[in-house]
Amino acid sequence: MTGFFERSEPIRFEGEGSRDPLAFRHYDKNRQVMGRTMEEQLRFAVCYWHSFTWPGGDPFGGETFLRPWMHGDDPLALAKAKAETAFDLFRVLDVPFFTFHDVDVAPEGASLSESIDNLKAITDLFEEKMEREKVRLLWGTANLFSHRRYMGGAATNPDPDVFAYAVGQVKAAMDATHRLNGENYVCWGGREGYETLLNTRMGQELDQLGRFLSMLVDYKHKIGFTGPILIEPKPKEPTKHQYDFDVATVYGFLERHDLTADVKLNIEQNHAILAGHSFEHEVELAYALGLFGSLDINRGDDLLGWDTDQFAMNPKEMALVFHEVLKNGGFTTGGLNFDAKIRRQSIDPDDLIVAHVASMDACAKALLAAEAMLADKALEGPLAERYSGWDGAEGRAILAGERTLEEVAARAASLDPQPRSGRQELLEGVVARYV
Ligand code: XUL
Ligand code: CO
Repeated sequence: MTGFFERSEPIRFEGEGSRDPLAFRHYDKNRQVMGRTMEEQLRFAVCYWHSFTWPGGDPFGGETFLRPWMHGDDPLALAKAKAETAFDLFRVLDVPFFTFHDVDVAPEGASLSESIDNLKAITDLFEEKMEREKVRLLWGTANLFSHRRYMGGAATNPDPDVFAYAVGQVKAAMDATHRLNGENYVCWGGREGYETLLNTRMGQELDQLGRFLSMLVDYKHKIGFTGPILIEPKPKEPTKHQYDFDVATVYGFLERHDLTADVKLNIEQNHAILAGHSFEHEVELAYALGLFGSLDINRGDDLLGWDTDQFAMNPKEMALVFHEVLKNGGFTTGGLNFDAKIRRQSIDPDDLIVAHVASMDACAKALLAAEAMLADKALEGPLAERYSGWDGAEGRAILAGERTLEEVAARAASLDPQPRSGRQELLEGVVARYV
């Protein structure tokens, strides 16, 4: 332990009566939930960028956290010190996974090859520490949006040399993820979008993005990386028009490039809201389209129209999402990545632990509510009843494509269907009883 956190022993489950902010009330990792342990159902991952790389700045002021690993002359030594603290946190939280961007973990060098060497040095260190602490990698990714070379996009840049640089970076990040047995590889479309059509060829940029992703998929097969590539939809920020707007948009893009077998989706709460959807809408649609992959768990602020990335503390919303996940058999390669940051006034080391503990507990509470709703068929029962007509012979024949428009129209002549209540308030009352 580095001594950054006062505590070194893992947080324990104490049950609902506990008032200790450094104890779990609901997250009992060995408790069985629908045939798996809670740990296996939730598959928590701590993210490196918000917890260890973000210094607490905002557009009006700089760093507030003053982390020791952010100040010094030797960038690689600082990166190693950061890794030590990161693994301290993983140990205290007793989480099974973590996630990172290349530049979160290793300093950028003076050239691409120097950056790649730095990443390799940290990958060596991670390999040792992951083995010792029994922590796994949920996913890795490349940061193709922070450096000024990417201000006009990475894969969608008007300059093919920037495209090539991004390919060099993404290859190295994929190699590192593969070496660390990452279960997925994520692509969030950073600056793949535009500010104004006055300087943008949208069709060409979309073709470039298709090529980039297809090359990455080919490479993944070449090196034997078996996990999916996950696109993370987001409608705006940093660019005004992000190409990976939402689940439906990305589906169309993947279909067009014949990539749906290899590429799935990483859905984030705050991104769903910014797209004008609910979190559960995006998750249900991803399942319906066969594209569900993983979740970035955080929350936005109803009063703010940007990505606030707050720790998720909203059991009701999450219960509806976990209901969907459990109904579909639970996570496969995916999990819950804390793409969330503490507020810039939360400057104590313990704030970082408390935030994760509280959010893990809120997730666990939501998971138990979802389990109970499923066990009681609280929502599934009324839903089955509402759609039961489609289970009949005629309904099934229509869906199977065994009826023509004329045949259905002929049958309609003898029908007089009666409207039935949607019972929304009854169902909202049901959910309120469980959460
Ligand atoms: C940005 C975002 C990213 C991705 C990984 O809004 O969510 O942090 O999760 O690049
Ligand atoms: Co995210």
